[in-house]
Amino acid sequence: MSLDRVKIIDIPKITDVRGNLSVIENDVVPFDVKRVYYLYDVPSGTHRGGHAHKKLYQLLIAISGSFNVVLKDSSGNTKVVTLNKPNTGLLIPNMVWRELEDFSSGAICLVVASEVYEESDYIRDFDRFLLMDK
Ligand code: T46
Repeated sequence: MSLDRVKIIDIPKITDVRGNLSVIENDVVPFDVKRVYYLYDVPSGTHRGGHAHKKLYQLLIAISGSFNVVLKDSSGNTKVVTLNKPNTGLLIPNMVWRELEDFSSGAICLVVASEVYEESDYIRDFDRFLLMDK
């Protein structure tokens, strides 16, 4: 499916002299949130991801630091998005290949997901992804 379905989402920010606060509710993400997880202490030079999901939608946020997300569809399109702001999210729908790389020191990737964990939802082989997305 096309990468046009990938979206950058501004997460509302409540500014305050004491620091900022951002909230993710169901008007920010177009799905009911079933799971939240986060990647942290990622060693320099490491890649994460390298898969697509059959059903899962997710919102990725760089809560701290920065990293790049490489997105691919089955038509050969590629897009690279840098996430580096805690109030910017990247909405990745189902059937989009993603790889996460170039994590800065101390980067934290928060993931808000539409489904509980199910290994059967993963497509971890790129050739299989290309075939399944026809
Ligand atoms: C994604 C990127 C951004 C669980 O047991 N429960 C969970 O909820 C998750 C997410 C993972 N796991 C297990 C499965 C593996 O044995 O944790 C291990 C590492 O998972 P994985 O290799 O899929 O990690 P990443 O960083 O490559 O991918 C994760 C998410 O799995 C994925 O949905 O899009 O973060």
